[in-house]
Amino acid sequence: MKIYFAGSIRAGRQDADIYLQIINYLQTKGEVLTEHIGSVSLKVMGEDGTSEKFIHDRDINWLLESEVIVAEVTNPSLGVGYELGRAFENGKKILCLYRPTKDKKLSAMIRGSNFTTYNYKSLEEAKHYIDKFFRDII
Ligand code: 6IA
Repeated sequence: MKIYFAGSIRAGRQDADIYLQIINYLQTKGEVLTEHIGSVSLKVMGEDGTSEKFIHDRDINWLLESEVIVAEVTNPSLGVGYELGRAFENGKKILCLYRPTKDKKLSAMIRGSNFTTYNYKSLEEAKHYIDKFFRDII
């Protein structure tokens, strides 16, 4: 099963290590086409030497090829929001994972959508919800 993982790049790389751990776990469920999102060497300015159009078109092709989209949505990202909208319009199965904090709230456009969204506090909890999501869609 092809899985597209989405996480913040230009909106900030502070959760890159969490993305990496989620991607590592998703790789036990299928082929993750976007494993570079978890790379700690991928900086806020993104991939060197690659044009913006190339990145957009490549990522959208991967998204359309994928059966499942998993997005870590704690750090709000325009790119991730755009990818989720495209995924939804194309009938993809979508899982959003969010770590709640006291002074921030997840966008109503995500929380109020038909995406499956789970709050989590630890990697173990995220893994539990990933297991549940994959059980439910099979
Ligand atoms: O708005 P953001 O940059 O936070 O958007 C992040 C999301 O868009 C991720 O889920 C990626 O799938 C996708 N994305 C955005 N930028 C890139 C990128 N390099 N490389 C791969 N995927 C990306 C950034 C641009 C570079 C030319 C400097």
